[in-house]
Amino acid sequence: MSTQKKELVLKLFELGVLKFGSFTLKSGLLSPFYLDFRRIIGDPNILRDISEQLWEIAKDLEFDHLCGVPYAALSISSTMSVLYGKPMIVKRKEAKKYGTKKIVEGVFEKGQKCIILDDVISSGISMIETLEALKKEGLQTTDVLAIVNRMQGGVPALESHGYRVHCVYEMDEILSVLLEYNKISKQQAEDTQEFIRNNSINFEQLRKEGVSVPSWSYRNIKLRAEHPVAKRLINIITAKRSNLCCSADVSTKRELLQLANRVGPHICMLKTHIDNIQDFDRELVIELKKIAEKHNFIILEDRKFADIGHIVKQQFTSPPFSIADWADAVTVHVIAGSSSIDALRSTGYLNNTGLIIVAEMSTQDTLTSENYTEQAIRIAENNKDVVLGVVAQNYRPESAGLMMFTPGINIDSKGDQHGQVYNPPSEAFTKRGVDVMIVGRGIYQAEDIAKKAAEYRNIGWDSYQERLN
Ligand code: 5BU
Repeated sequence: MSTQKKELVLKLFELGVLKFGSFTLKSGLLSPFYLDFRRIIGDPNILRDISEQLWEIAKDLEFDHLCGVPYAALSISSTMSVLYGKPMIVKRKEAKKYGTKKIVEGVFEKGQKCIILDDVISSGISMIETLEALKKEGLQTTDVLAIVNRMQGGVPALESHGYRVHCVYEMDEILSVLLEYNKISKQQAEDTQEFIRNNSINFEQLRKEGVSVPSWSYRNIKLRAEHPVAKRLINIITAKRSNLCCSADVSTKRELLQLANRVGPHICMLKTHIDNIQDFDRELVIELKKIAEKHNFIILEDRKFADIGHIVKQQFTSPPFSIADWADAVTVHVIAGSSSIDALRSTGYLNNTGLIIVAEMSTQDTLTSENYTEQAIRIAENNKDVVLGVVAQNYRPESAGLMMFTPGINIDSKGDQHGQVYNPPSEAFTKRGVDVMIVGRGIYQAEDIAKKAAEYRNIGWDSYQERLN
């Protein structure tokens, strides 16, 4: 990189354009860095330097107009226009509601060419919208220029739409300069890189296009998880190198405690259907908690609350099961809407118990349509203070502070005679972005339960590693 470019990085850092720390993005994600190019109007020299760098690229292109994307890039396109004598056009953020109702301001004719300038390219989605709007006005655009490529999927997305993209800096290059001049720590650079890797934006879009999921990491989930149980669970997963939840679907106290002891060393979570235990009593809960502590796993009661708020509150807190007293996490349907989440929150117990929303079921004739699942995931994303994640098969929440729990996992069977559908664990982690797999019969019906649990655990952990790589 030229000395001039390096110096510009340092100046941008000093001006507070390149920020490192903890920032809440528009999407609600917590990011370890933030690029605020609106600040460049605070230093005319920097504005000129940036314009010069962009002109280095633009001077070889053929175009009639410069088009800056509001707001940050407007000052840049104005500066370039004055410095290099090219007229400018502007695409409004919204069409005017009165008068001309124009969406593109300036003096131009249909068929003319323009290049488009933006400060940062991240997902590329807003840029694609801008390009579509220019096309509707009869303008031709083939080249997109930006100062920084955040390396989060936008450049390939734009290229796949047929545009050429030119960036002054890749985010990686900026990090290396700042590291070289000791402006940021190695940890900050790594956190930024990890964030970028794990947030190649618009997963749902990518998934629809058949692209496999980006590599969400446990570390990243923990960074952005809000509920204490989520953080605890990630700590357990990484300490034990296990993303296995055993579904303990047995019917007596004795069987449950025995199973918990056997699988305990290999799991991060034990899932119960406590109302299936014929001889349930309070003592069972006390013993189960002891085993959970000894082997370091959390307890998920798979109660699947599904009623109106008034009722789910009672189901959560009332004897004989008094679930709120002991479960680290509980599952809940949102068929009644987010009011059931509000009702559970109002019990005051959700500081110790996290909710897992059932977004999609594993059965072959499930009624959880794509639309239902998306809405359920939205509810999870809007309630991150009390929600750990979702139970789903194919859809991962975009917000990496939430986890994806997936049942219907078995290495020896494809399903049962009651509609259950099984998938192999490896695919669940690598292709579908699963964070925790839930295995019931695959483990507790095995001849050697502990050995089988260990086998699942190894496959789960290796597959997670594969996803990261
Ligand atoms: P299995 O024995 O691995 O099939 O048990 C699966 C468990 O996961 C069982 O307790 C179900 O209640 C639970 N489950 C499921 O199988 N599918 C779903 O969609 C949901 C939960 Br939600």
